[in-house]
This record gives sequence, structure tokens and C-alpha cells, in this order.
Amino acid sequence: MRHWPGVSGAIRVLADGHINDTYVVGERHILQRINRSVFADPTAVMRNLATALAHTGGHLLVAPIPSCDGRSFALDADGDCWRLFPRLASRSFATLPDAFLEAAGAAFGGLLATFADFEGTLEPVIPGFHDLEHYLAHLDGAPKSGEVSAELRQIDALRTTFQPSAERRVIHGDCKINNLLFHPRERSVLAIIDLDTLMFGDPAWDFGDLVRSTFAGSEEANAAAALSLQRFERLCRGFLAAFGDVDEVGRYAAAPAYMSFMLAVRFLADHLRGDAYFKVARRGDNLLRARSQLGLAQRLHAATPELARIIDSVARGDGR
Ligand code: GN1
Ligand code: MG
Repeated sequence: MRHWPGVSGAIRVLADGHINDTYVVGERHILQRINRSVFADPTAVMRNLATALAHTGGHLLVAPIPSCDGRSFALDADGDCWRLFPRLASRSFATLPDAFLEAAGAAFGGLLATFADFEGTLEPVIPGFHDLEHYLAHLDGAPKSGEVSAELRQIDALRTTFQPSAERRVIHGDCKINNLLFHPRERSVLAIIDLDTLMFGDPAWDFGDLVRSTFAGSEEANAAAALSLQRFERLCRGFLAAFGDVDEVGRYAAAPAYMSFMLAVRFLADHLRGDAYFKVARRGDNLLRARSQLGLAQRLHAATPELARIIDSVARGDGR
């Protein structure tokens, strides 16, 4: 490849993720084009990644391979930003087996803990990211069609349920379970990937997204799995052991429903606006995703008291 001389091999598409374009090059490299309609300044994404690598010393993160001009990315003639990563021998899951839940919770909880003493700055890369009001306004302003009237009613029923929190520290911003690379044979996490939305926010959002994605799976167009309190408890055990005590159990218990609801609003708005943001394999995918996240949000919201009870009992070390 021109910008990474010495790197070669057949290029195939890796259809993971809803935003960037990802390719496997040969057997040993991952090539990505950062989506410029989502990230207005992809180089800011790369600077934030460099900040994260410097802070953590690279522990559990994958560093980009410098291009021939020494930068962590390369710009092509169209102005698109590309980056290359080593491809680790690893496994990732669309749906996590039970035995991996604690390790998944511990990986994301541990990353949050690593950044607890971060005093630097990060560049905002997406305006309004994780801001429910922003997404509701985006939905309200979208052209409506009759096919979504049931979803709009369900959204109206929940739209004032979630209050924004004031807690701000470094979070991953996209704690989907397929952003974890596991050891090929063991249960340990080798790497946490996709730091594109590293930002200042509420760590409860990361916890919420971890829980959401555990039940939703990574392709949200499929129906979400039934809630399992046992699976939730395993996630909590790992997360809390690595993260430490949470400041407010109620906020963490509400976060899975909050994140599912916000994503439902985002998917529905995008469907109504012609799939401008999330990639779709076919028209209607974002509507299916919105429906699945909305159903999940309702179930998680109804289960909030039980989730709080479990977080509380894990935090107290009951049953250990
Ligand atoms: C997007 O592309 P991916 O899958 O890493 C999205 C997340 C959503 C997620 C839902 C920048 O992430 O916010 O939670 O889809 N990323 C961006 O699957 O919007
Ligand atoms: Mg992402």
C-alpha cells in the first residue's frame, strides 16, 4: 500500500460497525477509513487516540501503525483519512457467552478506572454525542411517515423519563461488546478497540452501553435477547471489581435503559432522514434497529429497580 510500504496482501471488507469502513489486509493488518460525514475532523479522532495511548502506556489499546510520513494516519487524494492497525489473533463476539461477561465488565470498568486521574484535554469529535435532548430534537425535526407512528408514541411515553447527569470524566463512549478482542483460547481481554468517541461524559453511560449491547447483540437489527438478571450480575461483578464503587447506584441502574432509548431515537431519526448516518445493508435496517432498541429500553426501564438491587448487592460483596 502506498502510504504503508511493505504492507501488502488481499483486501477484504470487514462488515463490523455502523460508521467507518473497515478492511482486513492480508492476514496481519486492519485498514480503516474514518467516516467524514460523522467525524468532521478525523485527525482530531487520531489525536485523541494518541492522548489515550500516552495516558495508558498502551495497556489494552491498539496503536495505529505510522504511515510513511510518520503520522498515525494517511490522507488520500479525496481528503479521506485512513489508518492501519496490527490485526491481533483474537476473538470477538456479537453475543457474549456467559463465561466472558465478567472479563468484559472488568475490561471496560478498568479502562474507566485508568482514566480517573486524567487531567489532560480531549477534542470533541461529534457535537451532541450522548445528549438525549439533542437526538430528540433531531427526531422531532425529521420528516414523519405513518409507518413509525407506534414508535413515535412509545418514544413520547419515555422521553421525559431520563434526566441528564452532571458527572464528567473520560469515558470510552462506545462500550459495545464487539469492541473487545478476547484471547483466542482464554477468557482474557487482549484489547479494547474503537476509541473514536473517547470523550468527557458519565461513566454510567459506558456501563449502560455495555449492558445494552450484551442484550442487543452487535447487529441491532435483530431482536434483542431476553433480559437475564444472572448475566447482568456477571457483568456487574467484573465492572465493579475493576471500576470501584459507583457514586450513585440509581444512575447506573437507569443507564442501560437510557442508552437503549437514546440509540432507538438515533436510529429512528436516521431512518426518517434517509439513513444518512448509520450504514445499512438495506432500507429499513435503521427502523428495525430502532424497534429492537426501543423494546429493549422498555424492558430495561421496567427492570431498573431489580438492576439497582443487583448493583447494590454486588457492590457490597454479597454472595462472594
Ligand atoms: C455506532 O460503528 P459502531 O458500531 O462502532 C455508533 C455508536 C452506537 C453503535 C450502535 C460514532 O458505533 O454510538 O452506539 O453504532 N457510533 C457513532 O451499534 O455514532
Ligand atoms: Mg464505535
